[in-house]
Amino acid sequence: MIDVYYWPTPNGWKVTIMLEECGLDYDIKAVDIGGGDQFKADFLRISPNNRMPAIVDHAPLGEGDPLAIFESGAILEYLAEKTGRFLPTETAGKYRVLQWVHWQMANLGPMMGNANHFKNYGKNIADDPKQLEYGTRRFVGEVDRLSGVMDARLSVQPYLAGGDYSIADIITWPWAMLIGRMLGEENWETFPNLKRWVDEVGERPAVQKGFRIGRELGKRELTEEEEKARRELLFNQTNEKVRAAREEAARTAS
Ligand SMILES: N[C@@H](CCC(=O)N[C@@H](CS)C(=O)NCC(=O)O)C(=O)O
Repeated sequence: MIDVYYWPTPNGWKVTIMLEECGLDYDIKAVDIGGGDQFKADFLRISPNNRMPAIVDHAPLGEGDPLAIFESGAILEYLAEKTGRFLPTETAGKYRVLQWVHWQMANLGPMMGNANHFKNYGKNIADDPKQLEYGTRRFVGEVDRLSGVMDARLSVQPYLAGGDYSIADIITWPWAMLIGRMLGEENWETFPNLKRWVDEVGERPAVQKGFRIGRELGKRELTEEEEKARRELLFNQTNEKVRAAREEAARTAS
């Protein structure tokens, strides 16, 4: 059994979609990131960067003790290796896929996250709307550029890494399907090849199922006070906060 430390967000969906694609059994452990679960001692021992998703595989590849992994890229690579699916084993094919996995982790995910922050959350935080302008332009501009990169790629290949459907597609889809929210739904027509791929991948039963997992978790209406506390928790994370949480984790471990 695999424990999945999870909240229904794009980075979480990558893992549930992969588990569904592979037909592996898993158990969801909710990490309410608006409520501070990511700073709890038990979670930090698994995911020291206080971010979900993370997994613990109780029957790991190669046997031995339960294996804990954080970072969605590493999790998908591990699950691909464990099941022998969605990642070629010969060297050229493997790195053809892994370069796109790393591309997503270092580019599309962070740029979409920051674009979303400035465009959508920022207005509730910044005192002066002008503070948001440069950040919005910079990160939405990057999302536009990266959409062009994917569109060009998908104009000559059915899947992102070329060859068959792979973990490069699984890891990229949960962010790519939200591009309309960042660039405007009307702008999908600028990226017809990307749109074709988003729609095709989105029709896969495992993708639909993984995307629905735990949807109810993020749905609770928050009071204004709760909303304010959530923003403070998510958008004001200093090294002191991380250090205090780590010290608490170490104290409760001994
Ligand atoms: N690079 C990480 C990013 C994970 C990440 O940013 N997770 C967010 C939710 S999508 C999170 O846990 N946020 C909690 C926080 O900001 O404190 C991955 O792909 O696993």
